[in-house]
Amino acid sequence: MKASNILKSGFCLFGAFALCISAYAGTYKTITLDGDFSDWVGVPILSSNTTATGNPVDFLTLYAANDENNLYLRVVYNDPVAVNFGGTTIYIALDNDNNLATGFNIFGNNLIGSDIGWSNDFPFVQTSSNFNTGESLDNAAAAIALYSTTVSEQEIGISRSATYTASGDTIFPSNTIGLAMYTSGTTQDDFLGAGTYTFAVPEPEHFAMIFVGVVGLLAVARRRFQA
Ligand SMILES: [Ca+2]
Ligand SMILES: [Ca+2]
Ligand SMILES: [Ca+2]
Repeated sequence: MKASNILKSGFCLFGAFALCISAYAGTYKTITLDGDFSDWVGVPILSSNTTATGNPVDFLTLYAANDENNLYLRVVYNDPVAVNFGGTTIYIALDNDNNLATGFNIFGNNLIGSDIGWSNDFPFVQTSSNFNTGESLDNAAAAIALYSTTVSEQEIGISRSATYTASGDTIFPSNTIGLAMYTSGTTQDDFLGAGTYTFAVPEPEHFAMIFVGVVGLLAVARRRFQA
């Protein structure tokens, strides 16, 4: 192969890698669920709710990130709230096929078709006609920190290996998902989202390393062909 053709191939390869990176809009990061939010630095806001409802649970912002093992959420409240107990329940809505037509239309607001829900840490299956089908799930409980106490924000982990018990199928059949959080208040509901999230690839910086490697090989090949 001519050196110029090798170079062309190299740039095509780079184009493919660049495309690969831009197609994955999420943030690849491993988050420690410990109530310390310093590990969220650099993760962009997925969705906001700037309306202060005065509910005990009053959402402000939602962030999302992922690694190979988990989907991570960070939820920030307008005011500190005693949450996950005594009736202050937070719900997570996962639109696992990014399709409003499947799953439960939360509050009928046409913003999310939630296929899996969480009531605090407890997971349940949803369909368009059924808020909770009662079907069981495996490895799907949400890990939340700090849990069942007064907080200004919480970090949540959901295992990407969670499955429907009956079929054994993953609860994450699609790479792009819809996410929302909501609560049913005594005077008013609060809804945060929906945001669309695409899982980030593992350690995308490796693509840059591969590109550097490819460029190095091309330089060596070019020198040999010119010699
Ligand atoms: Ca943390
Ligand atoms: Ca709010
Ligand atoms: Ca859906």
